[in-house]
Amino acid sequence: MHKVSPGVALVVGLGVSGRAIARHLSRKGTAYMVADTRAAPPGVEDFHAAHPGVEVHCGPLSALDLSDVGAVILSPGVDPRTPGLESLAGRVHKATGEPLLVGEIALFVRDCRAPIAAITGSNAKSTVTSLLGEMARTAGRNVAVGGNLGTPALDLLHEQPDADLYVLELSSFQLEMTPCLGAETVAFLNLSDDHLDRHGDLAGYRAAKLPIFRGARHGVVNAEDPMTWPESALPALDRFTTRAPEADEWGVAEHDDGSGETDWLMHGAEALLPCHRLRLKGRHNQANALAALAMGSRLGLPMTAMLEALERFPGLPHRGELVAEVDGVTWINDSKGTNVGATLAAIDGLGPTLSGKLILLAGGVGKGADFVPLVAPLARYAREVVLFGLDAPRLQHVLQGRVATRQVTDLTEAMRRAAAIAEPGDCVLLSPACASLDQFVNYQERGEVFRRWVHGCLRRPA
Ligand code: UMA
Ligand code: ADP
Repeated sequence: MHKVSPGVALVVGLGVSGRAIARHLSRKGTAYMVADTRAAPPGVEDFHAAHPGVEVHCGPLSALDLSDVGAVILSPGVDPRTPGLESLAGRVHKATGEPLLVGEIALFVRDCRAPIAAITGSNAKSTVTSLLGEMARTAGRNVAVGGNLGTPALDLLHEQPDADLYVLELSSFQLEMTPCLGAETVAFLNLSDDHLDRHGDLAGYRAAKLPIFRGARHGVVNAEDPMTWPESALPALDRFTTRAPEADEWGVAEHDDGSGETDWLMHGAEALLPCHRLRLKGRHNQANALAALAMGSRLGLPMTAMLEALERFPGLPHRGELVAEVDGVTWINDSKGTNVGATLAAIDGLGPTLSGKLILLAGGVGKGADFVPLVAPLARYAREVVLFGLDAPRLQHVLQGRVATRQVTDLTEAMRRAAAIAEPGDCVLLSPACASLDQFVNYQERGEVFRRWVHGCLRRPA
């Protein structure tokens, strides 16, 4: 067994986050070593070149003696229940009293000198994070945006040390390892099955996200989803809904400003913006806009700047992205629909708007999720569900008898099938309700394959 020298910190994981943690500790002059449970993780040579003299351990963590370790900082993808970490449970640092086992965000909090706005939820984190970032930029704030999305949080501290606001997207993996975030404002957007392979069940998944409220001065929660509500009172709380708002809720209601009655984003009785002026489409995106507005208001961003940013924001790639319309059939890339909740939002958002039917392309790694909620909306709106990837048989089992299905080997074959059966007015939607890692590097690659195929095989030159 290899003993980690007394007081030396151990960084676990040699990925994007682990490297950001290593850079941070190097800058601070903290003694540390790195471990990765893979026998030969890619990029070890690069790491040695960037951090000469830093020891790297590859293989099981149980080969390390952590009795005198200074701290253990986990990358988000590393489960704190990984064998070898048992001895750290409940142990605290003698001088600071902080837990010995933490994640990267705990280090961020220690060194962050500006207010934090943090966003979590099963879906829409990236959309709301980017939107709030745009609102702050439009308002002239020096804002840094990152976390689970884009630049790792610790790199933001060094790339934008003068930021007057940090907007962070945080995952359940990051939050469960954060003892006290202490944010100015936080949002818990929604909760549906995801990452159950790590968190066990929905209750465990929620428990991993709840630390977002620790030390928060203001919270934004989903009035329609009690699972997003905090367990104990916060100094201030705002609620958003896609129904007509009660009292001072943020919501959607019919309003007539003299040009006819239409749906508006509202704050209580105050009409803010007609929904048709949003470039983001669908009820779920109205919810996202309202959450960002509630957070931005708390941060003191002027309403005019926030609404200007909302009207401009085009949405992010791979999230309900219109790729093409060919012979009356629309092709939509929602490759980021990696869980049932996201795919449900896409089906419910698109289904009622179609003159034809939906052809859903779904499948991949289901992460232990329950696919049953998909059955009723698909029975209503789908012409066929074309299934590919690891959990295609499990999806087919759930849908059979209620929805027409076809199993194929991969996404390209699924697209060929969709093109063969689509009729004018239909929409071919890639929203797999599953992670991509069985057949793709990531969801982006899956979305690119979709986009390339539509442009290469379907779209005729203008
Ligand atoms: N590793 C181990 N042991 C393990 C698991 C992983 O040693 O048991 C090693 C791997 O061999 C690899 C490294 O850890 O070398 C990978 O670490 P990681 O899985 O934490 O991934 P990173 O590359 O560090 O990226 C992480 C987030 N990934 C995950 O949470 C799985 C990134 O979110 C995030 O952008 C990045 O840190 C910066 O903060 C991605 C993600 O998929 C986008 N997030 C999930 C999601 O959005 O649903 C939560
Ligand atoms: P995250 O970062 O939480 O994964 P994204 O903004 O990347 O969130 O969106 C992920 C998926 O969730 C996309 O498929 C998107 O269409 C869908 N989505 C967006 N807003 C919502 C919402 N309010 N509820 C459910 N799904 C949503």
